[in-house]
Amino acid sequence: MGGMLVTGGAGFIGTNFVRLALAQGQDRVTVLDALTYAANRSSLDGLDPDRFRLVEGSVCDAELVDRLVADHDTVVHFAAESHNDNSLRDPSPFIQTNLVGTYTLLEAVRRHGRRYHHISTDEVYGDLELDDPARFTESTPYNPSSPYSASKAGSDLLVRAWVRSFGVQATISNCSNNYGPYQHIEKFIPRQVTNVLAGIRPKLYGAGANVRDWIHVTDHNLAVLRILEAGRIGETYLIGADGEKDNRTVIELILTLMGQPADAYDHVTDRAGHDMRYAIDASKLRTELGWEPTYRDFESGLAATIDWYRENESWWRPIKEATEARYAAAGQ
Ligand code: NAD
Ligand code: TDX
Repeated sequence: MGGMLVTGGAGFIGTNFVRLALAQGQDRVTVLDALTYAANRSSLDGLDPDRFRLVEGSVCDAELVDRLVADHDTVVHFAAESHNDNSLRDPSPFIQTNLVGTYTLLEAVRRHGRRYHHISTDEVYGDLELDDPARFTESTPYNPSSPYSASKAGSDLLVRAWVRSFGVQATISNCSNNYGPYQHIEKFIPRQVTNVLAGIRPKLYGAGANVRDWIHVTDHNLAVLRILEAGRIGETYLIGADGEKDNRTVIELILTLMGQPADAYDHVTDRAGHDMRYAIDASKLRTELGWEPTYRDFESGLAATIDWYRENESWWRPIKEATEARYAAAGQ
Protein backbone atom coordinates (compact mmCIF):
# COMPACT_ATOMS: atom_id res chain seq x y z
CA MET A 1 0.00 0.00 0.00
CA GLY A 2 0.94 3.67 -0.25
CA GLY A 3 1.42 6.03 -3.13
CA MET A 4 -0.82 7.78 -5.56
CA LEU A 5 -3.20 6.43 -8.18
CA VAL A 6 -3.50 8.94 -11.03
CA THR A 7 -6.29 8.31 -13.54
CA GLY A 8 -5.87 9.74 -17.04
CA GLY A 9 -2.12 10.14 -16.52
CA ALA A 10 -1.35 9.53 -20.20
CA GLY A 11 -3.32 12.63 -21.20
CA PHE A 12 -2.22 16.26 -21.21
CA ILE A 13 -2.64 17.48 -17.63
CA GLY A 14 -2.17 14.03 -16.05
CA THR A 15 1.19 13.49 -17.77
CA ASN A 16 2.44 16.86 -16.56
CA PHE A 17 1.10 16.06 -13.07
CA VAL A 18 2.87 12.71 -12.86
CA ARG A 19 6.17 14.27 -13.98
CA LEU A 20 5.81 17.05 -11.41
CA ALA A 21 4.80 14.75 -8.54
CA LEU A 22 7.74 12.40 -9.18
CA ALA A 23 10.15 15.35 -9.51
CA GLN A 24 8.89 16.61 -6.14
CA GLY A 25 9.75 13.27 -4.50
CA GLN A 26 6.46 11.30 -4.62
CA ASP A 27 7.69 7.74 -3.95
CA ARG A 28 5.13 5.74 -5.93
CA VAL A 29 2.76 6.71 -8.75
CA THR A 30 0.47 4.38 -10.68
CA VAL A 31 -1.35 5.66 -13.75
CA LEU A 32 -4.66 4.09 -14.76
CA ASP A 33 -5.43 5.13 -18.32
CA ALA A 34 -7.60 3.59 -21.05
CA LEU A 35 -5.18 4.95 -23.69
CA THR A 36 -7.97 6.43 -25.81
CA TYR A 37 -7.26 8.59 -28.89
CA ALA A 38 -6.41 11.42 -26.43
CA ALA A 39 -3.56 9.56 -24.74
CA ASN A 40 0.02 9.31 -25.84
CA ARG A 41 2.01 6.55 -24.19
CA SER A 42 5.29 8.26 -25.11
CA SER A 43 4.36 11.23 -22.91
CA LEU A 44 5.30 8.98 -19.97
CA ASP A 45 8.62 7.80 -21.43
CA GLY A 46 11.74 7.95 -19.30
CA LEU A 47 10.11 7.84 -15.85
CA ASP A 48 11.82 5.90 -13.03
CA PRO A 49 10.42 2.32 -13.26
CA ASP A 50 11.00 1.82 -9.51
CA ARG A 51 8.53 4.60 -8.71
CA PHE A 52 6.20 4.66 -11.72
CA ARG A 53 3.84 2.17 -13.37
CA LEU A 54 1.25 2.46 -16.16
CA VAL A 55 -1.84 0.23 -16.02
CA GLU A 56 -3.93 0.19 -19.18
CA GLY A 57 -7.63 0.04 -18.31
CA SER A 58 -10.83 2.00 -17.83
CA VAL A 59 -12.08 3.90 -14.81
CA CYS A 60 -15.42 2.21 -15.58
CA ASP A 61 -13.93 -1.26 -14.89
CA ALA A 62 -15.17 -1.72 -11.30
CA GLU A 63 -13.02 -4.77 -10.50
CA LEU A 64 -9.78 -3.22 -11.73
CA VAL A 65 -10.57 0.11 -10.05
CA ASP A 66 -11.31 -1.63 -6.75
CA ARG A 67 -8.00 -3.49 -6.82
CA LEU A 68 -5.97 -0.38 -7.66
CA VAL A 69 -7.73 1.90 -5.17
CA ALA A 70 -7.19 -0.68 -2.41
CA ASP A 71 -3.47 -0.59 -3.16
CA HIS A 72 -2.95 3.22 -2.92
CA ASP A 73 -3.43 5.96 -0.27
CA THR A 74 -4.60 8.68 -2.59
CA VAL A 75 -6.54 8.87 -5.87
CA VAL A 76 -6.26 11.88 -8.20
CA HIS A 77 -8.91 11.65 -10.91
CA PHE A 78 -7.95 13.34 -14.20
CA ALA A 79 -9.38 10.76 -16.63
CA ALA A 80 -12.17 12.17 -18.78
CA GLU A 81 -13.40 12.72 -22.27
CA SER A 82 -12.26 16.34 -22.42
CA HIS A 83 -13.07 17.96 -25.76
CA ASN A 84 -16.25 20.04 -26.22
CA ASP A 85 -16.33 19.66 -30.01
CA ASN A 86 -16.25 15.85 -29.72
CA SER A 87 -19.08 15.95 -27.17
CA LEU A 88 -21.23 17.78 -29.72
CA ARG A 89 -20.60 15.04 -32.31
CA ASP A 90 -21.10 12.05 -29.94
CA PRO A 91 -21.90 12.55 -26.26
CA SER A 92 -21.99 8.87 -25.33
CA PRO A 93 -18.35 8.32 -24.20
CA PHE A 94 -18.64 11.52 -22.14
CA ILE A 95 -21.57 10.11 -20.20
CA GLN A 96 -19.80 6.79 -19.73
CA THR A 97 -16.32 7.96 -18.70
CA ASN A 98 -17.12 11.23 -16.94
CA LEU A 99 -20.20 10.10 -15.02
CA VAL A 100 -20.00 6.30 -14.70
CA GLY A 101 -16.19 6.43 -14.33
CA THR A 102 -16.39 8.94 -11.48
CA TYR A 103 -19.15 6.91 -9.81
CA THR A 104 -17.01 3.76 -10.07
CA LEU A 105 -14.02 5.49 -8.44
CA LEU A 106 -16.17 7.03 -5.69
CA GLU A 107 -17.58 3.63 -4.74
CA ALA A 108 -14.08 2.15 -4.51
CA VAL A 109 -12.76 5.11 -2.51
CA ARG A 110 -15.73 4.79 -0.18
CA ARG A 111 -15.16 1.04 0.37
CA HIS A 112 -11.46 1.47 1.10
CA GLY A 113 -11.52 4.84 2.92
CA ARG A 114 -9.05 6.52 0.59
CA ARG A 115 -8.29 10.24 -0.01
CA TYR A 116 -9.77 11.38 -3.34
CA HIS A 117 -9.16 14.52 -5.39
CA HIS A 118 -11.48 15.33 -8.27
CA ILE A 119 -10.19 17.34 -11.23
CA SER A 120 -12.85 19.49 -12.87
CA THR A 121 -13.35 22.54 -14.99
CA ASP A 122 -14.70 26.10 -14.78
CA GLU A 123 -17.07 25.18 -17.62
CA VAL A 124 -19.50 23.73 -15.06
CA TYR A 125 -20.50 27.34 -14.31
CA GLY A 126 -21.61 28.12 -17.86
CA ASP A 127 -20.38 31.39 -19.33
CA LEU A 128 -20.20 35.12 -18.63
CA GLU A 129 -20.95 38.10 -20.87
CA LEU A 130 -17.96 39.99 -22.26
CA ASP A 131 -18.88 43.20 -20.42
CA ASP A 132 -19.75 41.51 -17.11
CA PRO A 133 -17.29 42.46 -14.35
CA ALA A 134 -18.15 39.20 -12.53
CA ARG A 135 -15.86 36.17 -12.35
CA PHE A 136 -16.68 32.61 -11.24
CA THR A 137 -16.31 31.82 -7.53
CA GLU A 138 -16.91 28.63 -5.55
CA SER A 139 -20.51 29.76 -4.94
CA THR A 140 -21.46 30.47 -8.58
CA PRO A 141 -24.46 28.27 -9.53
CA TYR A 142 -23.81 25.39 -11.93
CA ASN A 143 -25.11 26.09 -15.45
CA PRO A 144 -23.21 23.95 -17.99
CA SER A 145 -23.71 24.43 -21.75
CA SER A 146 -22.29 21.42 -23.62
CA PRO A 147 -22.56 17.65 -23.17
CA TYR A 148 -18.91 17.76 -21.98
CA SER A 149 -19.47 20.44 -19.34
CA ALA A 150 -22.77 18.89 -18.25
CA SER A 151 -21.05 15.54 -17.71
CA LYS A 152 -18.28 17.24 -15.69
CA ALA A 153 -20.90 19.13 -13.64
CA GLY A 154 -22.69 15.85 -12.94
CA SER A 155 -19.43 14.22 -11.84
CA ASP A 156 -18.72 17.10 -9.41
CA LEU A 157 -22.20 16.71 -7.91
CA LEU A 158 -21.62 12.98 -7.43
CA VAL A 159 -18.45 13.80 -5.46
CA ARG A 160 -20.32 16.30 -3.28
CA ALA A 161 -23.06 13.75 -2.57
CA TRP A 162 -20.53 11.03 -1.68
CA VAL A 163 -18.83 13.43 0.74
CA ARG A 164 -22.07 14.38 2.44
CA SER A 165 -23.86 11.03 2.44
CA PHE A 166 -20.95 8.63 2.90
CA GLY A 167 -18.19 10.75 4.45
CA VAL A 168 -15.82 10.23 1.53
CA GLN A 169 -12.56 12.20 2.06
CA ALA A 170 -12.68 14.24 -1.12
CA THR A 171 -11.74 17.65 -2.50
CA ILE A 172 -12.66 19.16 -5.88
CA SER A 173 -10.84 21.69 -8.05
CA ASN A 174 -12.30 23.57 -11.04
CA CYS A 175 -9.62 25.02 -13.26
CA SER A 176 -9.67 27.35 -16.26
CA ASN A 177 -8.12 26.63 -19.71
CA ASN A 178 -4.68 25.02 -19.53
CA TYR A 179 -1.82 25.38 -22.02
CA GLY A 180 1.64 23.83 -22.11
CA PRO A 181 3.51 20.77 -23.40
CA TYR A 182 1.84 17.40 -24.20
CA GLN A 183 -1.59 18.93 -24.99
CA HIS A 184 -3.56 17.08 -27.65
CA ILE A 185 -3.49 18.93 -30.97
CA GLU A 186 -7.29 18.97 -31.23
CA LYS A 187 -7.24 21.79 -28.61
CA PHE A 188 -7.08 25.46 -29.61
CA ILE A 189 -3.47 26.48 -28.93
CA PRO A 190 -1.63 23.32 -30.07
CA ARG A 191 -3.94 23.01 -33.08
CA GLN A 192 -2.90 26.45 -34.33
CA VAL A 193 0.79 25.96 -33.50
CA THR A 194 0.97 22.63 -35.34
CA ASN A 195 -1.07 24.10 -38.20
CA VAL A 196 1.61 26.73 -38.73
CA LEU A 197 4.37 24.11 -38.42
CA ALA A 198 2.54 21.90 -40.99
CA GLY A 199 1.87 24.77 -43.43
CA ILE A 200 -1.90 24.91 -42.73
CA ARG A 201 -3.66 28.21 -41.98
CA PRO A 202 -4.87 28.50 -38.34
CA LYS A 203 -8.63 28.26 -37.81
CA LEU A 204 -10.62 30.67 -35.66
CA TYR A 205 -14.22 29.81 -34.71
CA GLY A 206 -16.59 32.64 -35.65
CA ALA A 207 -15.35 36.15 -34.90
CA GLY A 208 -13.05 34.94 -32.10
CA ALA A 209 -14.36 37.36 -29.46
CA ASN A 210 -14.75 34.47 -26.99
CA VAL A 211 -12.58 34.83 -23.90
CA ARG A 212 -10.70 32.03 -22.13
CA ASP A 213 -8.79 32.42 -18.83
CA TRP A 214 -5.42 30.79 -19.62
CA ILE A 215 -3.22 29.09 -17.03
CA HIS A 216 0.00 27.13 -17.54
CA VAL A 217 -0.50 23.42 -16.83
CA THR A 218 2.32 23.46 -14.24
CA ASP A 219 0.51 26.09 -12.20
CA HIS A 220 -2.68 24.02 -12.31
CA ASN A 221 -0.77 20.97 -11.08
CA LEU A 222 1.09 22.88 -8.34
CA ALA A 223 -2.33 23.97 -7.07
CA VAL A 224 -3.56 20.35 -7.08
CA LEU A 225 -0.52 19.22 -5.08
CA ARG A 226 -1.13 22.05 -2.61
CA ILE A 227 -4.81 21.02 -2.22
CA LEU A 228 -3.72 17.42 -1.57
CA GLU A 229 -1.35 18.73 1.08
CA ALA A 230 -3.54 21.25 2.87
CA GLY A 231 -7.01 21.44 1.28
CA ARG A 232 -10.00 21.00 3.57
CA ILE A 233 -12.04 17.83 3.01
CA GLY A 234 -15.36 18.46 1.27
CA GLU A 235 -14.20 21.79 -0.16
CA THR A 236 -14.08 23.04 -3.73
CA TYR A 237 -11.19 25.25 -4.91
CA LEU A 238 -11.23 27.29 -8.12
CA ILE A 239 -7.86 27.43 -9.93
CA GLY A 240 -7.03 30.31 -12.26
CA ALA A 241 -4.19 32.73 -12.93
CA ASP A 242 -5.91 35.93 -14.14
CA GLY A 243 -5.12 35.05 -17.76
CA GLU A 244 -8.17 36.32 -19.67
CA LYS A 245 -7.56 36.68 -23.43
CA ASP A 246 -9.91 36.57 -26.41
CA ASN A 247 -9.27 33.89 -29.03
CA ARG A 248 -8.43 36.39 -31.77
CA THR A 249 -5.67 37.90 -29.64
CA VAL A 250 -4.25 34.44 -28.93
CA ILE A 251 -4.27 33.31 -32.58
CA GLU A 252 -2.61 36.57 -33.67
CA LEU A 253 0.02 36.23 -30.93
CA ILE A 254 0.81 32.65 -32.03
CA LEU A 255 1.26 33.81 -35.62
CA THR A 256 3.47 36.73 -34.60
CA LEU A 257 5.63 34.58 -32.30
CA MET A 258 6.04 32.10 -35.18
CA GLY A 259 7.17 34.80 -37.60
CA GLN A 260 3.95 34.88 -39.70
CA PRO A 261 1.68 37.83 -40.60
CA ALA A 262 -0.79 38.29 -37.73
CA ASP A 263 -3.79 37.99 -40.10
CA ALA A 264 -2.74 34.72 -41.81
CA TYR A 265 -5.66 32.69 -40.43
CA ASP A 266 -9.17 31.60 -41.54
CA HIS A 267 -12.52 32.19 -39.86
CA VAL A 268 -14.44 28.88 -39.77
CA THR A 269 -17.87 27.69 -38.62
CA ASP A 270 -18.50 28.64 -35.01
CA ARG A 271 -18.99 25.99 -32.29
CA ALA A 272 -22.66 25.27 -31.49
CA GLY A 273 -23.61 26.81 -28.14
CA HIS A 274 -20.13 28.38 -27.91
CA ASP A 275 -19.51 29.73 -24.37
CA MET A 276 -18.59 33.42 -24.57
CA ARG A 277 -16.34 33.99 -21.59
CA TYR A 278 -14.80 32.14 -18.65
CA ALA A 279 -13.10 34.00 -15.79
CA ILE A 280 -11.90 32.63 -12.45
CA ASP A 281 -11.62 34.34 -9.09
CA ALA A 282 -9.02 32.16 -7.31
CA SER A 283 -8.99 34.16 -4.05
CA LYS A 284 -9.86 31.15 -1.91
CA LEU A 285 -6.93 29.11 -3.21
CA ARG A 286 -4.57 32.07 -2.84
CA THR A 287 -5.58 33.16 0.66
CA GLU A 288 -6.37 29.80 2.24
CA LEU A 289 -3.60 27.69 0.70
CA GLY A 290 -1.05 30.37 -0.25
CA TRP A 291 -0.89 29.27 -3.90
CA GLU A 292 0.40 31.75 -6.50
CA PRO A 293 0.99 31.15 -10.23
CA THR A 294 4.64 30.81 -11.29
CA TYR A 295 3.93 31.63 -14.97
CA ARG A 296 2.90 35.28 -14.88
CA ASP A 297 3.68 36.23 -18.47
CA PHE A 298 1.40 34.50 -21.00
CA GLU A 299 3.55 35.50 -23.98
CA SER A 300 6.71 33.81 -22.68
CA GLY A 301 4.77 30.70 -21.54
CA LEU A 302 3.23 30.53 -25.01
CA ALA A 303 6.63 30.97 -26.69
CA ALA A 304 8.05 28.07 -24.65
CA THR A 305 5.02 25.93 -25.59
CA ILE A 306 5.54 26.74 -29.28
CA ASP A 307 9.20 25.66 -28.92
CA TRP A 308 8.08 22.38 -27.33
CA TYR A 309 5.85 21.54 -30.34
CA ARG A 310 8.62 22.57 -32.73
CA GLU A 311 11.11 20.29 -30.96
CA ASN A 312 8.72 17.34 -30.51
CA GLU A 313 7.27 16.89 -33.97
CA SER A 314 7.44 13.08 -33.63
CA TRP A 315 4.99 13.37 -30.71
CA TRP A 316 2.22 15.10 -32.73
CA ARG A 317 2.91 14.44 -36.43
CA PRO A 318 1.37 10.92 -36.55
CA ILE A 319 -2.06 12.21 -35.47
CA LYS A 320 -2.12 15.54 -37.34
CA GLU A 321 -3.78 14.41 -40.56
CA ALA A 322 -6.59 12.48 -38.85
CA THR A 323 -7.24 15.32 -36.37
CA GLU A 324 -7.59 17.88 -39.18
CA ALA A 325 -9.76 15.48 -41.22
CA ARG A 326 -12.24 15.31 -38.32
CA TYR A 327 -12.40 19.11 -38.22
CA ALA A 328 -12.70 19.43 -42.00
CA ALA A 329 -15.74 17.12 -41.94
CA ALA A 330 -17.40 19.58 -39.54
CA GLY A 331 -16.45 22.65 -41.62
CA GLN A 332 -13.89 23.70 -39.00
P1 NAD B 1 -6.95 14.69 -22.15
O1 NAD B 1 -8.08 14.41 -23.07
O2 NAD B 1 -5.67 15.22 -22.69
O3 NAD B 1 -6.60 13.36 -21.32
C1 NAD B 1 -7.59 12.52 -20.81
C2 NAD B 1 -6.95 11.17 -20.49
O4 NAD B 1 -7.96 10.33 -19.89
C3 NAD B 1 -6.41 10.43 -21.70
O5 NAD B 1 -5.12 9.92 -21.44
C4 NAD B 1 -7.41 9.29 -21.91
O6 NAD B 1 -6.84 8.12 -22.47
C5 NAD B 1 -7.87 9.05 -20.49
N1 NAD B 1 -9.18 8.39 -20.44
C6 NAD B 1 -10.29 8.70 -21.18
N2 NAD B 1 -11.29 7.85 -20.88
C7 NAD B 1 -10.80 7.01 -19.93
C8 NAD B 1 -11.35 5.92 -19.22
N3 NAD B 1 -12.63 5.50 -19.41
N4 NAD B 1 -10.58 5.28 -18.31
C9 NAD B 1 -9.30 5.67 -18.09
N5 NAD B 1 -8.72 6.67 -18.75
C10 NAD B 1 -9.46 7.34 -19.66
O7 NAD B 1 -7.54 15.68 -21.04
P2 NAD B 1 -6.83 16.83 -20.20
O8 NAD B 1 -6.93 18.10 -20.94
O9 NAD B 1 -5.54 16.34 -19.70
O10 NAD B 1 -7.86 16.93 -18.97
C11 NAD B 1 -7.68 16.18 -17.79
C12 NAD B 1 -8.75 16.54 -16.78
O11 NAD B 1 -8.68 17.94 -16.50
C13 NAD B 1 -10.17 16.29 -17.26
O12 NAD B 1 -10.92 15.79 -16.16
C14 NAD B 1 -10.68 17.65 -17.69
O13 NAD B 1 -12.06 17.74 -17.56
C15 NAD B 1 -9.96 18.54 -16.69
N6 NAD B 1 -9.70 19.93 -17.11
C16 NAD B 1 -9.06 20.20 -18.28
C17 NAD B 1 -8.76 21.51 -18.63
C18 NAD B 1 -8.03 21.87 -19.89
O14 NAD B 1 -7.85 23.05 -20.18
N7 NAD B 1 -7.53 20.91 -20.66
C19 NAD B 1 -9.16 22.56 -17.76
C20 NAD B 1 -9.83 22.24 -16.58
C21 NAD B 1 -10.08 20.93 -16.25
O1 TDX C 1 -9.60 25.37 -33.87
C1 TDX C 1 -10.14 25.96 -32.94
N1 TDX C 1 -10.48 27.27 -33.10
C2 TDX C 1 -11.08 28.01 -32.11
O2 TDX C 1 -11.36 29.21 -32.32
C3 TDX C 1 -10.42 25.33 -31.66
C4 TDX C 1 -10.06 23.88 -31.46
C5 TDX C 1 -11.00 26.08 -30.67
N2 TDX C 1 -11.33 27.38 -30.89
C6 TDX C 1 -11.90 28.18 -29.77
C7 TDX C 1 -13.03 27.54 -29.00
C8 TDX C 1 -12.83 28.09 -27.60
O3 TDX C 1 -13.45 29.36 -27.48
O4 TDX C 1 -10.83 28.34 -28.83
C9 TDX C 1 -11.33 28.28 -27.48
C10 TDX C 1 -10.62 27.14 -26.75
O5 TDX C 1 -11.09 25.92 -27.31
P1 TDX C 1 -10.67 24.48 -26.73
O6 TDX C 1 -9.19 24.37 -26.74
O7 TDX C 1 -11.47 23.46 -27.42
O8 TDX C 1 -11.06 24.63 -25.18
P2 TDX C 1 -12.46 24.87 -24.41
O9 TDX C 1 -13.62 24.45 -25.22
O10 TDX C 1 -12.43 26.28 -23.88
O11 TDX C 1 -12.29 23.80 -23.20
C11 TDX C 1 -11.01 23.63 -22.55
O12 TDX C 1 -10.96 24.27 -21.33
C12 TDX C 1 -11.76 23.73 -20.30
C13 TDX C 1 -10.68 22.15 -22.38
O13 TDX C 1 -10.71 21.50 -23.64
C14 TDX C 1 -11.62 21.50 -21.42
O14 TDX C 1 -11.25 20.15 -21.18
C15 TDX C 1 -11.56 22.25 -20.14
O15 TDX C 1 -12.53 21.75 -19.26
